[in-house]
Amino acid sequence: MATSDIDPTLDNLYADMAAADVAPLWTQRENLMPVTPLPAALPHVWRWKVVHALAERAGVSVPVGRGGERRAIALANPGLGNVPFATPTLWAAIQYLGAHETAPAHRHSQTAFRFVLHGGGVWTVVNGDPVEMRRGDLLLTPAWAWHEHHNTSDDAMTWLDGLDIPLVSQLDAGFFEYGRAEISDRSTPSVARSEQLWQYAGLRPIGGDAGGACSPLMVYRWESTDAALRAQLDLDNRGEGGVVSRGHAAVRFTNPATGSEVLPTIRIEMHRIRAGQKSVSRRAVGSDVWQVFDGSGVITLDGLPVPVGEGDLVAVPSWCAFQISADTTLDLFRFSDAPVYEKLGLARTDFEPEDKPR
Ligand code: GTQ
Ligand code: FE2
Repeated sequence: MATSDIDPTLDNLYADMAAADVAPLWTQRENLMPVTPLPAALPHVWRWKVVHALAERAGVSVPVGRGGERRAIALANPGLGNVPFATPTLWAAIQYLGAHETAPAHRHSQTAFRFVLHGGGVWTVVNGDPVEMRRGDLLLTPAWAWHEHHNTSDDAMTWLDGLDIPLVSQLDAGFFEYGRAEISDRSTPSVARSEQLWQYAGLRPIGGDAGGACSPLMVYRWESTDAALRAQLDLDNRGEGGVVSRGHAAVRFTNPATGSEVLPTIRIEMHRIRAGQKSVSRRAVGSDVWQVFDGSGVITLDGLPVPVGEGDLVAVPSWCAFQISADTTLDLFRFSDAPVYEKLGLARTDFEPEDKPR
């Protein structure tokens, strides 16, 4: 600080403060209380081809089992130093389970979901309910639910995991418990029990347990997500609205018992943008991770355009201006920490930020 140049006694004062384990606000005010957020995380793109190839190599040389628990390869944001976090709050990983492999049961206070880009043949057993994982499906693993995965097929499967590991770590709220090492349930039903009760929109099962902070429905199938997006764009075609903006349809996965987020700390959505159309540019407090599910386009991050294709993953830090334009019909999976910011009264969104001074 400039004042220390003219008053050398301040150096002594600051040294004595440090020795007493205290610190002044005034020398660090701009970092501690910035005018707008100063995220350490960077806008970043991971190519599916690259990450998937590394997952395949791990599949050959690293066994999955007790201790390590999962063959999951996490996106490590280059702005965050040496932690394997996609953003300061969100974990995103590619999990690889080889033909006929199993991943043992455990539970933890971190909340999880899985999103399936392609492949199949794996069942995840959540609190004793086996749930088939198929292309385009979103699967939930609520905090403290027992879960194990088993691959019944002759092919390996990879999928995207999302968890609130970084948030729970920062909050010192992590708990973990091992389950039995042997798979408890090798059955392969095509419909999970939670689905039989809760899959019918607008019809609440009167005997069904609505659970707690997480949705009681453990899987959201691609057929209904796809149909919902298609129906929105059909309305949009006829100029009847019902979409986010012209040519941009989107749905948020919700808890069928409450209408709120599927997970208390993670918002999850699917977006579809028609070929040749753009989303409205925006920036928001909090961070997101996007994965291209189908198609190709260009994502613009703080003014920098990046072409993306199937499977590519993008981290969007807090207050980073974000826009998508579609070359082909573009389907994008998105998850964010927005519920945390909303509950804490910290949510803020700014539309078309490039038109305004920063
Ligand atoms: O599948 O249970 O990517 O516990 C990280 C932690 C996946 C899982 C991850 C986990 C899991
Ligand atoms: Fe887990």
